[in-house]
Amino acid sequence: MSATYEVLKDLSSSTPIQEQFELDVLIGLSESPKRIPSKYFYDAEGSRLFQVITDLPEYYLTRCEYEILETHKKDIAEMISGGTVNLVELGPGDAHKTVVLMEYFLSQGIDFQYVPIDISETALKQLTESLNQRFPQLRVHGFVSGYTNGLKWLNHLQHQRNFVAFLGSNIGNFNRPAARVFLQSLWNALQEDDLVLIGFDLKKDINLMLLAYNDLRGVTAQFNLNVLHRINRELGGNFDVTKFRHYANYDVYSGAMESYLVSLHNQDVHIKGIGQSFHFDPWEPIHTEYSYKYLESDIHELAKMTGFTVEKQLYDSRNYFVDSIWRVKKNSGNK
Ligand code: AVI
Repeated sequence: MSATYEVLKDLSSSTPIQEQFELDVLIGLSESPKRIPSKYFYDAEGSRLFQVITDLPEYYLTRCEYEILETHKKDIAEMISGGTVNLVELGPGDAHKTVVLMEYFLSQGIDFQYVPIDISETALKQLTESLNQRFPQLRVHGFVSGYTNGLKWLNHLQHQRNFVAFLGSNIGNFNRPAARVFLQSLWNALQEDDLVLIGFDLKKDINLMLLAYNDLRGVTAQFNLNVLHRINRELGGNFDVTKFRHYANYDVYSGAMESYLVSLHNQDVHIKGIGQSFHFDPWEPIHTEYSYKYLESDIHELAKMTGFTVEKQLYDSRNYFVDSIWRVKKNSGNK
């Protein structure tokens, strides 16, 4: 079969991306405490910095999940074999880990097409091109979109069984109620017996988690601060980025690593695209990210509340991380 690869752009969104960005920054910086949603980390530079983070010795998450997929690729292949499958991936980045599965599925003659959905057009184009070079026989249909519209778009795919990968603890960037709403929308977009594979970072030694978000080379700090550079570049802001610092802490009660940018001075920042200035007191924080950590019991409860059954729990050798495989149940009365 000859390979096809394409990247489609989401044109359905009612608010253009730029306008939405302006609106979210206006709302977030007008609140107290101030906040900027973490989805704005991922412009081309933010996506590049995140790839660097995934290789850092302190950021254990990516290596754990890589080990899980390497160890259990055969079990996963057995669950999806028989018939054609859409291997859908939400937020693939460079798909370094999913490549383990794709390579194995191809070697086993499993009939599938790869459907990566990512908010960064640059990252998605690079990914589809590099996959085309590496696996010329693979069919790739990329879609540039946020998760919500990406899920709506799933309905337009050829009607085939779906295996949806949501790796890397991306679910952790939603707070608990938002994670529920998101998984319910995923359930709605899927059919009976479709499978999802979700990566959860488990609660563990607090010092390990603190280190993962406060690496010694300061790449996570650069990643966090990049959102201010992005506002300068795209919205005409005049943030002096040297006047803010990265701060990440673990909240035992909510179970989240929380990231902030803290103003080091009394300062005003003007954002031309919004036509407004924002005042920062010394030591005033901007909340930028939640990275929620899970207990085993949280995962089972979340699956049950959102209409899925937990089929398999796949762990790394240190039990730091779990890839949980869930099946869609439409008639179980769970939802
Ligand atoms: C993408 N996401 C799952 C990462 C996380 O761990 O929350 C983003 C990240 N933030 C700081 N380091 C990595």
